[in-house]
Formats: sequence, C-alpha cells, structure tokens
Amino acid sequence: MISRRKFLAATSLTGASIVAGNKSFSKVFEEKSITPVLNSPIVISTWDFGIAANAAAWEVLKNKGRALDAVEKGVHVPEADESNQSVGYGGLPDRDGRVTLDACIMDELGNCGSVAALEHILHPISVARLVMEKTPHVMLVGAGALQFAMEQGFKKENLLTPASEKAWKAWLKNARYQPEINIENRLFSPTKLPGNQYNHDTIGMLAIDAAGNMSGACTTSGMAYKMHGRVGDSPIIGAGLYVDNEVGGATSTGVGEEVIRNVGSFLVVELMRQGYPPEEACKEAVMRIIRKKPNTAKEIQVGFLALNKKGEYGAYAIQQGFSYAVCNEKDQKLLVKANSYS
Ligand code: SD4
Repeated sequence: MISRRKFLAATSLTGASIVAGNKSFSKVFEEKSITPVLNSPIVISTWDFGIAANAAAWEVLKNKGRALDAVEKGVHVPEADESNQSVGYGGLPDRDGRVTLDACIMDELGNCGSVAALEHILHPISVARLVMEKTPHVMLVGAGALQFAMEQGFKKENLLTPASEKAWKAWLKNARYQPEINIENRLFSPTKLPGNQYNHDTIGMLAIDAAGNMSGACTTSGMAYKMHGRVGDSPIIGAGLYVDNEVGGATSTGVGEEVIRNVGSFLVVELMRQGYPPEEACKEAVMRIIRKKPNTAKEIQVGFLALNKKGEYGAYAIQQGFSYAVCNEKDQKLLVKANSYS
C-alpha cells in the first residue's frame, strides 16, 4: 500500500463525469490512497483523456496482448477524437493554419520509430510504428513522412476541423507567436485562449504486458500556432518518450523545448536506473529544468510521467493541474493529480 496523498477519480464514477473540459471535473476527485498492483499488466497515460485511451489499451493487455499493440491502440483514441484539440484529428494548427503532428513509439527491445511535422494522417502513431518496423530509420519528417505514409496505404485527410479553424482565425487577430501559458492548469485555474481554446496537451502512454514487457507511445499536434516546421519533444526519442525494458519508461507533456534541452524522458529513466522511485525521478527532471532557468517555474508547464519495471508509477510537474490516468486489473479509471513544484 502506498500512502501518498493523491486525488483520484474513483472507478465508480461515470465516464460522462470525467470528460476533458467538463467544468465540474475537479469535483469528482476524491482523496484516497493508491494500492498498486505490482508485476502485472498496467497502462498509464497523461491527462484526463488518458482514461479513454487506457481503456482501449487495456483491451489488448487483458487479453495477454503485447504492450506495443496496447499503446498503439490506446493513443488511437485521442488521435481520432475531434473534440480533443491537442492530439491528431481536430488538433489546433500551426500559425499558417496547418495541422502538423508529432508522434513516436518504442518497444521492449529498444526499437523505436517516429514521425514529425506530419500532415494529413489520422494516426501518426501507426506511421511511427511502421517507420520502426519497415525502415532502417528511426525518424521521418514532413513531406517524407507523408510520402512514406501514403506508400504504406494511409489515406490523406483534412485534419483541420471547423472548430480548430475558427480558433486559429480568432488567434490570427492578434497573432502572438508565443502561446499563452498555462493551459494545463485549466482544471484548477482556467486560462483561456482566444476562441476558448487551450493551446496544447499531449498523450504519452506507457504499458507493461502480461509477459512483463514495456512499450510506450507519445502523440500530439504540438504547440498550437507554432511556427510551421516546429517540432516539439513528443516525437524525439529520449525527450518526449523513452523506454528501457530493464528499468522502466517515461514520457512528457508541456513545453517541448525545455524537455528537449534536458533530454527529459531519458533522464527520468536513468534516474530510475539509479534507484529513484518514479515520482522522485520525475521531480528531479523537473528540478533540472527549474534550476537552469528559474523563470520556467513561473512561465511554463512541463510534466513527466514514469513507470518502472515493477509497475510502480509516478509523475511530477512544474505547475499544478497535471493529471494522469492509470489502468490495471484492479482499477480501470483512476485519475491521479500529479504533485508539482508550484
Ligand atoms: C510539444 N510537448 O509539442 C508538446 C506539447 C504538449 O502538453 O505536451 N503539451 O511541445
């Protein structure tokens, strides 16, 4: 039994009461302790929308499927969710009005694949997986990534929904390049962007299967209204995601530039290798960012989420408001509020 103080959305709550953006969301949190189920399948993922994604991943894990398949299926859910404006279809575009997607995936053998600045493809994570499985490369970007996706039979689609186009047009009126921060605090102190949109959130997912193997996936439309061609941390192995099957895995969300500068997810995994529990490893990675640039503590959000080989998990963020979803055989809809620096 872990007796850390956490705020959890209980499994008995209905899905309807825990949808992203629901104003009454914070009311569904209740305080209780976490009983981890160690050494058995588990999937964890960033933010409240991780609950629905975990459910899809759990379908694979509970049937003794591979963690790699679980994370791919899991993140398909937010990628295809039009109402989610920070991942995949319906994602907020860059400042030129183009939806450009970043994604990566990593398996238990250390294989990895990634796409960055990919346009027109509904499931960038599946393209990343094929980069891993069918090419000698790790990363394809932009037009080359799209070309590869088309060769693999993916359909070219328009990912800019009317809602996201409207938000972008509202943003264009001022066209301030630097996005307003801090959108992740929306559950606790909402900061709204023009058009009532929030500017970024990423799904990062880590899973352990019945065979004890770990995989991870990370996918996003990145920072809203970014410069065309900007790539964040999410598709960069070691920054937005890292998995080492001997130790554990980590993923990140928030302002990708700071995560890249500190090779955040790799750092978290290496700290776990040295014996840090997952939350402590995430905290040290956050502190590394803050120590180098103390202003980040006031200005931006970065959150890390980690899972070790035993199935222990934890997270830490610069700002309040980072939540993550946990799914194992005991609880399928846990939502945990991460501890934070601020
Ligand atoms: C990025 N890290 O593109 C992503 C965005 C994100 O919560 O995670 N937002 O920088």
